Amino acid sequence: MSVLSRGFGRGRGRPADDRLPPGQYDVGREFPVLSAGPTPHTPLAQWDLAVGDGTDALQRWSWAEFRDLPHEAVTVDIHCVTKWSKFGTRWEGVAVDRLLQDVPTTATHVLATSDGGYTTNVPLADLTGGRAWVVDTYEGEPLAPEHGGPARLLVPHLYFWKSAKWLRRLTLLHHDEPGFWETFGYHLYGDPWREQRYSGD
Ligand SMILES: Nc1nc2c(c(=O)[nH]1)N[C@H]1C(S)=C(S)[C@@H](COP(=O)(O)O)O[C@H]1N2
Ligand SMILES: [Mo]
Repeated sequence: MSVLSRGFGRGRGRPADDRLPPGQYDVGREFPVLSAGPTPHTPLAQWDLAVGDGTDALQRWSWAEFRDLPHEAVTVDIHCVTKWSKFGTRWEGVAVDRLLQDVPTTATHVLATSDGGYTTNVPLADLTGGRAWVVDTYEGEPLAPEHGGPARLLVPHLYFWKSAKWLRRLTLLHHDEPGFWETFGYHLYGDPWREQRYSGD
């Protein structure tokens, strides 16, 4: 596995106040676990990651194939809608750009689907352009199951519920479609800087 580092503008040098979206607090060294259901434990031999349209899988990677894809190291701030933010989290993973590289598409949205059935929707443009990854490493260690291991989506510029844990599929759509929390009234887009917590915000 090769790892390439990316630099980020909203980085360690900025004052904490500038890095905290409205209504959020700095959780410090803690890393809360927020899961709507039990933690799945899919054996790696049965794990795969698919990119598909509504019906077909257009691309599919086994665990070994996924680990062989070029990985990037990213350091980002994350923001949970329950108001904690965590600064400077360090991850390694595959850019979604890379996963979509051989999948020409006119899709506008993506529905991320997890082991256990969790879903969340994101505009395709928010997953591309070096803004989202499928990560398998946190702070230099394999991603812990409670935090989404073996692999989770990381979309740090949106509220953290968009970063689907235990990711198994990215479905390309030509329309927006609410996922799990969005169906319960959370915002369809979820920009922490515009405090888009609930539909109507
Ligand atoms: N599959 C799945 N992904 C999920 C969730 C979940 O319940 N299931 N919770 C979301 C929410 S609300 C948040 S804040 C983050 C929490 O990630 P963490 O437990 O690693 O802090 O994961 C998101 N991704
Ligand atoms: Mo959350």
